[in-house]
Amino acid sequence: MFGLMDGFLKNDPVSLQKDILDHVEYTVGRSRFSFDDFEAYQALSHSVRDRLIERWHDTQQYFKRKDPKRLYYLSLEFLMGRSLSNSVINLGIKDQCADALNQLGFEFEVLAEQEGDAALGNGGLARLAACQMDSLATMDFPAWGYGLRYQYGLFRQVILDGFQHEQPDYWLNFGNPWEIEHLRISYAVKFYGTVEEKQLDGHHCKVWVPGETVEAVAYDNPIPGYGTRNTTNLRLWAAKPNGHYDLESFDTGDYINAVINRQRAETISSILYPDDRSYQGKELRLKQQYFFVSASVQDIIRRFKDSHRNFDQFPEKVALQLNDTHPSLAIPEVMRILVDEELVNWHNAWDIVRKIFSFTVHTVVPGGLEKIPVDLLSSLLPRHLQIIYDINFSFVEELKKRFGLDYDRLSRMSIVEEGAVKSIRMANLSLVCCHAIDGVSRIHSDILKTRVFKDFFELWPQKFQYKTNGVSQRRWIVVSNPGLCALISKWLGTDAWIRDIDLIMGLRDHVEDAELQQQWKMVRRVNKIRLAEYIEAMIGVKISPDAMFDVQIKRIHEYKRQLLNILGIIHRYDCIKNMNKSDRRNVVPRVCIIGGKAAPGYEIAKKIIKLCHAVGETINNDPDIGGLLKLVFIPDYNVSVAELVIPGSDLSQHISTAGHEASGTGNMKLLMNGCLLLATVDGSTIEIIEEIGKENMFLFGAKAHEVATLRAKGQARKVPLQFSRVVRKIRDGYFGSEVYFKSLCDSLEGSGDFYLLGNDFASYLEAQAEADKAFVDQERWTKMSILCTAGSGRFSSDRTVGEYAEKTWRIEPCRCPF
Ligand code: 26Q
Repeated sequence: MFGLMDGFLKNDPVSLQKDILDHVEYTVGRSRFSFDDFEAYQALSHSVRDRLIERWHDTQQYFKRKDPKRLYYLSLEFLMGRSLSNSVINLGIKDQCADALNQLGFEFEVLAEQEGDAALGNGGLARLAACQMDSLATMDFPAWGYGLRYQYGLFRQVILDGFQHEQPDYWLNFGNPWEIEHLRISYAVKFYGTVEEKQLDGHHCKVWVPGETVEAVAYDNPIPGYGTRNTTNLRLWAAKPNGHYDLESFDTGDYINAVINRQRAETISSILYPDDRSYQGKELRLKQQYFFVSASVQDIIRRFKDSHRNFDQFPEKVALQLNDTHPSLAIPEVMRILVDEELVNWHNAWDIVRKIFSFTVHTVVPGGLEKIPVDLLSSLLPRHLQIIYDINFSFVEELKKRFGLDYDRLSRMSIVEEGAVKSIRMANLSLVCCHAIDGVSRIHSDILKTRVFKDFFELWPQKFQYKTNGVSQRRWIVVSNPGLCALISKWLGTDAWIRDIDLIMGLRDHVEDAELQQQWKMVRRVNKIRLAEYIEAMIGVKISPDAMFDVQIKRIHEYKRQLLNILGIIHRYDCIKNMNKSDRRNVVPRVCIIGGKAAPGYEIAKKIIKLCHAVGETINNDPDIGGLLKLVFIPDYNVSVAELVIPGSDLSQHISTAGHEASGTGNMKLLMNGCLLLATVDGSTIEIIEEIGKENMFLFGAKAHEVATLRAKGQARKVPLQFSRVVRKIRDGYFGSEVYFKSLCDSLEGSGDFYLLGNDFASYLEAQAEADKAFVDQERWTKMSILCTAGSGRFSSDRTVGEYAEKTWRIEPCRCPF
């Protein structure tokens, strides 16, 4: 008998095989007797999708019946990467799929490679959102994500002659089996126009008469939990022309242009902004933010009204999480809908808003905080500007009561920034309206409290918290490192750590076991060989798996100091060249791997990429160096490349100037995979040190509290001779392009060197020497590697999400019965 809750689709290989063949024929439109790898991938994905949809429906129905408090996670960016492997693993049907495919003459791993990345985000913030979605589903939380369905994801990085070029990522070209289009779920989103005052049902009302209306259409992306039937949702909005045509605009006689103009609506969701630095006051970006926020808020309110008669219970049923300030227009949007459309009085609406919103900050630099020019806002969203002014008025009154007429303080804290360009400070708006403000690591939170948001901390200390970031062990071990996954389960005697990460520390009990050490090394070696093959195929450089694989993979930023890494490599190269034959025998062979994208307008970051190639070219082609040193740049670093690089890394670098990396999450992924860390005492690394001990990592550099003093010293800072020598080599054109690199060199010397590379250089080299020494003793290295994985439990996004659920969102698990 089929029970409703069992779902109708069977998961044995025979049933799966039948479904795959049916999809080959009826979905892909190919003959079931002749189809290629890509078509097989499509058919398999659709078979998996069907199973996701079943669980999705069961979960949503169950949520509806139970009516728990729900969390809505608003983010302009989600870096989901690929879905196939993740889905079959979370559904628990990977082996069955592999079997089904085998009998058809296909290999699962080969098909998985057919999938492109969903790269709807820039970096850390966006991948964090993806990991948290995975944890929310796995931990049975009634939570949905909301975002934008960009037609172009993050640009593809193409390297020509060592220079980065950007190519559009039109990722939907080959279809996307992981989304479900819901043309009937759509909302009108308004822009421009004027605000009129009206009497409505005896109420005095503000009515916004828009100048333009765009339709938001829902695309649902099921998020399966692991070891649970729960499958939650990531709802992404696409912009479409609005379906209501007023005759007037079409009666002007220019039918063609009228249609073309309307079609422009689609540009709102067409492209992801590729700069993860600061806000530039672009109208399209603001439109994107409001478009997605408005559709989401309308959707949330509609769902609430489906089962509630008034808004009394709203704060008990809804929590809204803002991923940085990017979605903070949700605040005035909720106010607007409640006050103008639902006729809730201002006081009650404000009460609701202050209870439902929380936000997480992902930046350290005050300059990185978002501001919107008032002129722009008043033209695009006139009613929201009024609402923000009203909120600010009450806030400033409250401040005056508390602090008196301290005008400096008032102007610092005001939501409105006066000045050459009058602007709205989105961070201040969020600080005023949210009940919780979270940093992403402990040091980050301290910096927020004592520097960036000092005034607000004095006013509302209880609002300030932190939840150290985490990453999903499902994605970063189970999916990307199956060898290590099996080994961990074998030695723990259970795979329960996949849902309960604390168990992973049980590996510590076996660290001295020679058999585990041997197997650990073997698994890592296989991963290194796989990575070496990829590198050879991509860029034609042959590397040996016997060498130490040293990686730095992240967006290119001055504060992340990829330059320090490259300068260190030049120094190493120099040292080797100056050695005699017998000394060279003691050199630990290294392969230095750097990967990452530079924002298209970030000139210095682009020069760093070019320098990396220029140095690599010289070293890799120097026969005198042989296999002792290689430098390779992995092009187009993204989630799926990370899944390949991370399991094959021995040493990874997280070397930001202390006090600049809010958290970092790559360090956690590498740690989980048994990669040792060479790092500054910054961001979440500080908490990693506490978990695994500094004896298991290589630390160096100035501490955060020393940075200001060091900067103030300026040219009086001591810079080691080796540093000047290395910079001179670049200046002198040893790697070519000396004119092009001049500004890079200038930024390191004289009154420059804001990021203190010269200051940290000597201790950086010492840490590198320590790493070499440790690597020579392979037994010691392997033990350290095991201890890294064993100590990584705290950095699971399950822990992060659990803390948010309990302390900030106040939501409970709601587990759909099997
Ligand atoms: C803002 C306005 C307009 C256009 C783009 C943006 C924008 C987009 C993305 C600004 C910033 C970002 C991304 C920031 C980011 O990824 N920050 C990183 O967040 C990680 C997760 O918390 C941290 O681990 C990193 O330390 C932090 O750098």
